[in-house]
Amino acid sequence: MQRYSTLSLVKNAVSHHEGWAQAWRSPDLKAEYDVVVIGGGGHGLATAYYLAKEHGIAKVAVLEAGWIGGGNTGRNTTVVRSNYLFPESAAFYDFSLKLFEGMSQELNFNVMLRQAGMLTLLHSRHDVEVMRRNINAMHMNGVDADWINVAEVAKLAPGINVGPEARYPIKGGILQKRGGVARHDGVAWGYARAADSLGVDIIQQCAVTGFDIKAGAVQGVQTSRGVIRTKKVAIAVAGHSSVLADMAGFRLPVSSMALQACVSEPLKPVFDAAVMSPALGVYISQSDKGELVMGGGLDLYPSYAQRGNVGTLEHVIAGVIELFPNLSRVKLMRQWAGIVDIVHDSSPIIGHTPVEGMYINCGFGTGGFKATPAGGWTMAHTVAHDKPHKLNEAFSLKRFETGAFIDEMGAAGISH
Ligand code: FAD
Ligand code: PYC
Repeated sequence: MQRYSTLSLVKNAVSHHEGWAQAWRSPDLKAEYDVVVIGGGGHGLATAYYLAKEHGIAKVAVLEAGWIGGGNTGRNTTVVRSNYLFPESAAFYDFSLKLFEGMSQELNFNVMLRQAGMLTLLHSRHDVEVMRRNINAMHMNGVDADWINVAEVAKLAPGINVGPEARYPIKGGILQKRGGVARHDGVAWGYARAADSLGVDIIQQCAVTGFDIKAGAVQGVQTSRGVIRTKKVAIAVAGHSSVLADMAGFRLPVSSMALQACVSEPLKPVFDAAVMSPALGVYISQSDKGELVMGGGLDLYPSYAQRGNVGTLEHVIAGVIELFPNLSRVKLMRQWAGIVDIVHDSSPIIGHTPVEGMYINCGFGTGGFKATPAGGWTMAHTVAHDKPHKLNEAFSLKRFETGAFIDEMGAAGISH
């Protein structure tokens, strides 16, 4: 791995970056791979990395229709946490947070994890009662989460209106201290560079257009750059999961919807913690650059347009100003959306599909950034062993036949 001295950093800064080595190669597509991973977002790249690192399967291609991290991975608002309700989710998301805690070291890439806390606001006596019970459940599942009072909320979220005149007065909060934010692109780039160094081929500008399936088993993948032979395919395309499933001849219980977010002009550091109000349907954090990063609920209709509508944006801004009236004159700088994969019980699908040799990772909806390492880790295990790991066995497609749902709607943070 190439390292740079201070002198070479300065030289490159004034020489338009000439002489920098590429962080990963741009190899030609081979005719055959042991595993083809579809989707160069965090989950696809992490799957490829763990296939090579943990299972010694390095003849792997990651096929990305656009550029790596250009989907939801590079569009999300970077919140990481593990404060889920059910034991299956708590185990999965806490494992993910632990992998985040070691990620910069593991990948030798600074993913800028900032564990300054994830604060969820409670606005009624009922919220408080339900959430204090949820905290007990989290403790039983080994997840850190604490009840904090209004004065502590005000300290953690400077400028917040804790007055009784608020439309939704604040009654306290739940704080997960190990929660926080991480740099989204860094996660994609870190996994990409590490997977590449283990021999994985990352092929950008390569869209999957169809599959070769014989007697119910996958034999190959058709792409905009030619056909590849393979007996194993791992799909990790988030909002485009149903499109890929349709190409393979099966249906998924997934709807694709736009989730939008926006950032303000940069301000001096104000917030350390990420703050979320499920009642108002909004959340806010501050990036290391100083921008306020804000978002809310889904645009509630199916769409593949990565824009989002103005009504939802207005709702988000109104909610943020209701919580923080002193931000009303801050300028909004950018707005965007990503297409997320919504499942009825707000829990992911990681496992087998009806096609032999084809596996899928999807259904993370509004909350899969935090799951990137565990999603990749469990997917790689499932592909390598043709059977799920204990951490993802409850998250199979079978639950839509058996009814064994894991309803994390309330823990998803923002409603979906
Ligand atoms: P993506 O990053 O979407 O990657 C899928 C890739 O597949 C894309 O790059 C796409 O180009 C590619 N692809 C699609 N079709 C094809 C094809 N036919 N051939 C080849 N490639 C294809 N989660 C959190 O945990 N915390 C948050 O704070 C958070 N905030 C969010 C805010 C917003 C505005 C959005 C949109 C999402 C947010 N999420 C959050 C959710 C999170 O971003 C996603 O769940 C997660 O990033 C999904 O990662 P992925 O790798 O599965 O998908
Ligand atoms: O899942 O924590 C989350 C989240 C925060 C903002 C969007 N999703």
